[in-house]
Amino acid sequence: MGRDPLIGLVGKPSAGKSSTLNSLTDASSKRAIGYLQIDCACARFGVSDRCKPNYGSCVDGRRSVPIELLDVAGLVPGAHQGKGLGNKFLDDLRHADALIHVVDVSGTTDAEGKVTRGYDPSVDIAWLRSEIVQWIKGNLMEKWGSIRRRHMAVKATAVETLQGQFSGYGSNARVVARTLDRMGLKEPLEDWSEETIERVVNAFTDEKFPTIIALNKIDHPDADKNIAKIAKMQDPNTIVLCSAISEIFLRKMAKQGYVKYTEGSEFVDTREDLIADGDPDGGGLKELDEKNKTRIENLKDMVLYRFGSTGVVQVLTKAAELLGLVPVFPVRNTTTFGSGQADSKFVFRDCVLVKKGSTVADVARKCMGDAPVAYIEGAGGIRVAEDDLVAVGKNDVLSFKIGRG
Ligand SMILES: Nc1nc2c(ncn2[C@@H]2O[C@H](COP(=O)(O)OP(=O)(O)OP(=O)(O)O)[C@@H](O)[C@H]2O)c(=O)[nH]1
Ligand SMILES: [Mg+2]
Repeated sequence: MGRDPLIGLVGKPSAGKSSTLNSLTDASSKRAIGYLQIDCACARFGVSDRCKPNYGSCVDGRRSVPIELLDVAGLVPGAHQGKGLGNKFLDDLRHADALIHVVDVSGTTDAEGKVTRGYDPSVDIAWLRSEIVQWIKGNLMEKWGSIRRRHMAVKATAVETLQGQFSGYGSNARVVARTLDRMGLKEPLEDWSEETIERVVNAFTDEKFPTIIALNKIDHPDADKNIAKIAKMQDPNTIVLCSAISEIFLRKMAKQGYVKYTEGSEFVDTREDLIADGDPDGGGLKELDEKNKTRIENLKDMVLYRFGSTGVVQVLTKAAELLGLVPVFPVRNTTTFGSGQADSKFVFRDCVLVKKGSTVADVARKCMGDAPVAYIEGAGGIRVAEDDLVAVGKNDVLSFKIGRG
């Protein structure tokens, strides 16, 4: 993975993709920067008081690292046949490394995103996935005859032939190799049936587009029964409950000085709360009007106290987890963790996110481009090998020493 990871938000129209993006990024464009919360290396080395990220922030070892999010055009059933915004959607999709499928769990929008009541949102999960699989499979089947003939003529490996077809989805040979390894297929590619091809495409989709399901609109009274149903059908590790509009509202009220709110937490304090806690100045907060006071009370009861938070921050955490993102901290000096600049009292100024399975050399290329790296040091000045893997707590503090080897 040379470029930075990109997480795509997908779902039918009106599911809440743009709202989720806005709640995470304070932006309203299609591409925006969200902040992934991770454990910073500064805590491990006891230097949190001097941790000052160049991008994002770090508070007591909880670091917010920028990550790019993409609001993909809404998808409807039949999209792979070019229905609705289908092809636009599918074109956007190829840039994503992981997907957040935003599902309207309130059941107040149908498969096309039109207003209704009592719709069963559990079916959205299956058809959206099927749209992606059918799109990839359709593209493959269209040309399968010539793909197969070429494969045999040039005596290619299955990985080479498939990668030739899947590169357009942002795949690489490693992804294709992992897909085929997992399946343990015995038959050579030239003998694959349509059914086998569909299985390959399914496995490839899992590998290329790991997806978490964001059950959005949990603030709605109809959400509960739908959540219960979906929870029974779906791997619990891939589900997050959230309310995008609640997060947007809380962040807005905090920005305007009406409440104290820690993003992603269950704590909201109003002026009255703080006065009751013994601060006569109420934290300098403004007085809420009746309407907003009621709205905040409802939001606490329906969302924060029941689910622990609005869930949107966890949506991102879960997606990063599924993607297996590893935060790596490039430093100039592996004993002080400084960046070697004039303001060198600060530590761990940089952090890059790489996919699990990345090597030290992958990180070097990402950080240093084509600059000649003589050798690479880990924490404490210990030399590390280029083909060592990086993981949380292992080879995740690195210093690239420029020069000839
Ligand atoms: N109750 C409730 N409504 C929400 C929530 N999130 C979004 N909505 C509402 O759902 C509607 C659609 O939200 P959008 O974010 O525009 O949906 P979208 O998925 O981007 O839709 P398209 O761009 O048309 O594909 C809006 O009226 C939102 O206010 C939520 O958490 N709770
Ligand atoms: Mg939208």
